[in-house]
Amino acid sequence: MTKENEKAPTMNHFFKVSGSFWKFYQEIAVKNIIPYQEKAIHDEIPGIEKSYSVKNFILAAEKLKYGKTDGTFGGMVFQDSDVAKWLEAASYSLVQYPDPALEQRIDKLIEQVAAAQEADGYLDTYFTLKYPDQKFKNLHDAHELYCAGHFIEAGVAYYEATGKTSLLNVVQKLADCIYQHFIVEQNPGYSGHPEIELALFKLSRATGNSKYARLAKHFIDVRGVDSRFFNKEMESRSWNVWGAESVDPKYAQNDKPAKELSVATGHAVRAGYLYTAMADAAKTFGDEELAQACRRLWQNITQKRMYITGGIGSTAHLESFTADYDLPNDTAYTETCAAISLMMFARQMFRLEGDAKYIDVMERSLYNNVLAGMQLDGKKFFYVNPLESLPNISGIIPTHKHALSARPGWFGCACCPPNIARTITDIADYAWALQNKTLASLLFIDGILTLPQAGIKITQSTNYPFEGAVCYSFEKIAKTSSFVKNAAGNIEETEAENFALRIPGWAKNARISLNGKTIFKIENGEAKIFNTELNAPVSYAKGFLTIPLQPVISAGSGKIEASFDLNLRKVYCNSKVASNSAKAAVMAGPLVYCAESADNGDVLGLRIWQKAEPQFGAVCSDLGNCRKITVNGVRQLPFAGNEEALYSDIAPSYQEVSVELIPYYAWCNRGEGEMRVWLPLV
Ligand code: FUB
Ligand code: ZN
Repeated sequence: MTKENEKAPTMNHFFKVSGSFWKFYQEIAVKNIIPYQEKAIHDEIPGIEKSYSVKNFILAAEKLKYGKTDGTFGGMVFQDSDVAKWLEAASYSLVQYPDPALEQRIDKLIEQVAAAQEADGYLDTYFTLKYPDQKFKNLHDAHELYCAGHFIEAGVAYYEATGKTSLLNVVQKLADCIYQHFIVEQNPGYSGHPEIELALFKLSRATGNSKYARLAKHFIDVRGVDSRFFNKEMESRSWNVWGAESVDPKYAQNDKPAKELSVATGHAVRAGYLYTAMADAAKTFGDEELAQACRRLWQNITQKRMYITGGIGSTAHLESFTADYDLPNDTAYTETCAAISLMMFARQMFRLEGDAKYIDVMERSLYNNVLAGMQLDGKKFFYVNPLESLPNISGIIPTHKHALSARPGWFGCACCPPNIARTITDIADYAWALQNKTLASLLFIDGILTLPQAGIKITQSTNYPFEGAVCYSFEKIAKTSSFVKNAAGNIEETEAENFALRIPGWAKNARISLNGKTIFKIENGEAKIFNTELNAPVSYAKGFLTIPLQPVISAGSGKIEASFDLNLRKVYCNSKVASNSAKAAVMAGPLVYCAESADNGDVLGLRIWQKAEPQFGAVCSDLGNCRKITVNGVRQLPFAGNEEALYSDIAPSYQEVSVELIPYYAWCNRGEGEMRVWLPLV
């Protein structure tokens, strides 16, 4: 069992981000996003929609203590999750940037949350304040288990960050209350919005109590056994959160038992969180049927339903997946949270299968859809991340209302900004993994990894994603017996015998050297290992180059240098995707590029030459030092003699232009304008 002040460190504890790209983002998260969100949840920012989220806890606590209430509850039914997600992000930030004053404020907020917890462990201010006799009766819409999941994640994160069990105790009590209701009392049901399942796996690992993993597995196993479950639930009660329309079981992924799923359907965030938990369950319980379902779902998403930016969810209608190859650019939903859910699914699939192909997708979502969700100053956010923006249409006409052309400061439904914050502040847990005695470098991030239990320190230096060189300097350090506990995925490792370097799938040319000697090359996609004179073999499988650590550090220090050609390239799309027909997108390394008005004026008139080779251009100091790309093309000129004509039977003229592109994640940081990822070819 966990003890007060016995820390359960994660990779976030061992890896300090330094310099360049991610330091910039972590500082934005710590200096801007987290303080901004803290004010937002406390309703201290004039001029933005009120959150009410902390207020709800204060009111619920007063009601529990004094029986006092006027039934007021502010915000969405899942407003509590904003507090939970802020607590989680703030906890991770304490690991990278210790801040006693912030920690004190977190402690105060935890007290406020704890005061709103009912005697049996129940915690959800919507029901405590408004419908105390309706608990667990609207699992489809009322989000109790979703909010509980976010609190559980926060409780684990704060415990891992500080060793304090205050919030962990609250969420254990909450999980016990849920266990009592669904397992001991055998009430049927599961969450309409998955999230609790993945959180319970974390809780189980953090506390060492397997009952929480069993509860998570139970929720996965009973889901979809009766596909009319939520409709029956609705018919049996007289109230609803959002109207009384019958629900399509595909929306909440309960049309079939989880182990039979093969097509990603319904609400994209719900889907991503469910599949993450399914992959965790497959690993934790060795459930091969669930693993097979996860592989099928992964294949369906990444081969037929995912945007080039790593976004998922093609329509605003129910924030959902639609059909294979339906990937419209200007009306895409591609919610930031959905891309984060895909990152989580990818990370869990990697833990299950050890294949770098999952990390390629995780990286795609991260560097494109997820980062686009935030203004570079960390003060404004996109919820929806379209791949094409059309002023006067985007964000305005009914079909495009959701696809705003500029990031607002906050949202009434503020699920995405805190989700970005928690991802950025916990980036080390996405960047590194230690399993099967192998330390794997998954993402390339400037920083220092100190693993005392393995007796090594690694300094990773890189200007990735703008350059493809990554240097790892290894040093032998004194071994201690502490352990790594990665609540998000794997526990238990105490030793690292191998170092596994991810070779990104996009790298068609790469060279890896050990202490100056080439040990591995990829040339035009062909991999070759060189005789290294090491006393243990180097191997290349599943996208990882695995190098035994002993010879690397035997002399006290060693250096592995990777040089990945960023493979500046045009990418084409299957012609079944109507909106991308006869178009290409440009990528360099993991980054998807786009054209926007700030560099090009009119973007919709631009086409690029089929044969043009994109070239790296200037460094943009006003966009976080990203590198521009230029590609030759033409611009369609207005119709001669009648510029306003809608149609003309006289072919337009074209002007040769050099089209300027910036990374998609940086779009809309220099005012509103047209933006396009997929450019017509000429
Ligand atoms: O329902 C909770 C969250 O709000 C979802 O995950 C988002 O899609 C938004 O609808
Ligand atoms: Zn969201």
